[in-house]
Amino acid sequence: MIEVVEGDITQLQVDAVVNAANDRLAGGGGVDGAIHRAAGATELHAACRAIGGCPTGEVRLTPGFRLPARAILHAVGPVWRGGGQGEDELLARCYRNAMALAAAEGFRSLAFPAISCGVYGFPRERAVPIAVREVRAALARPTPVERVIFCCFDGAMAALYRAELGLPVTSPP
Ligand code: AR6
Repeated sequence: MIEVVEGDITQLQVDAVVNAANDRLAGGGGVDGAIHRAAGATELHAACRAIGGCPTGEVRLTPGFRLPARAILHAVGPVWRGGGQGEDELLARCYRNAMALAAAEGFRSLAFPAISCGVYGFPRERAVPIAVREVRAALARPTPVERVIFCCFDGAMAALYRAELGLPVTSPP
C-alpha cells in the first residue's frame, strides 16, 4: 500500500501527484518547477491563477495536463522557522488534506514529494515521521486510495522513509 520510489515525481503513473507549492500557487523552483514544466507551464499557471492562492496547510486541485497523472494536488507546506511556529501541525495538515481530497475525488493512487524539505528548510528527519504517520492514519480509515508513493529525489531521503516504514533499506543513507 505504501511504497518508496527514488526519482522524478513528474514521471509517475498515478491518479494524482502532490505538488509542494507556495501560498500564491505561483510556481517556483524544486518539485513545483518540475511539475509546471512537465505538465505544461502555460496551462498550469492559468489553472493556478484561476484558483488564486492556497493557505499554508491546505491543498488545491488542478488537472494534470500533460503529466501521466490525471490530477495535481497543490499542497502548501510551512516554511521552517525553528519549529516553534506550528510547523509540525501545518505539515501534518498538508498530508491529511491531500489524502482527504484524493479520497473525495475517488483517486486510487497518489504520490507525495517530501513537502517543505527543500527550499522551505523543514528538517527531513522530523518531516518523514509526520508524513508516514498521517498517510498511515488516512489509509487505516475507509478510502478509495489503495496506493501511496513517497517519491524521493535522493537516496538518503528514500532511506529515511524506508527506515520509518520498516522496509528494507536498499540504498545507503
Ligand atoms: N520529484 C520528486 N521530488 C523532487 C523533485 C522531483 N522532480 N524536485 C525536487 N524534489 P522543494 P519545498 C524534492 O524545494 O521545500 C518552490 O519554489 C526536493 O529534493 O521543491 O516545499 C515552491 O514554489 C525536496 O526533497 O519544496 C515553493 O515556493 C522536496 O522535493 C517552495 O519551493 C521538496 O523540495 C516550496 O518549498
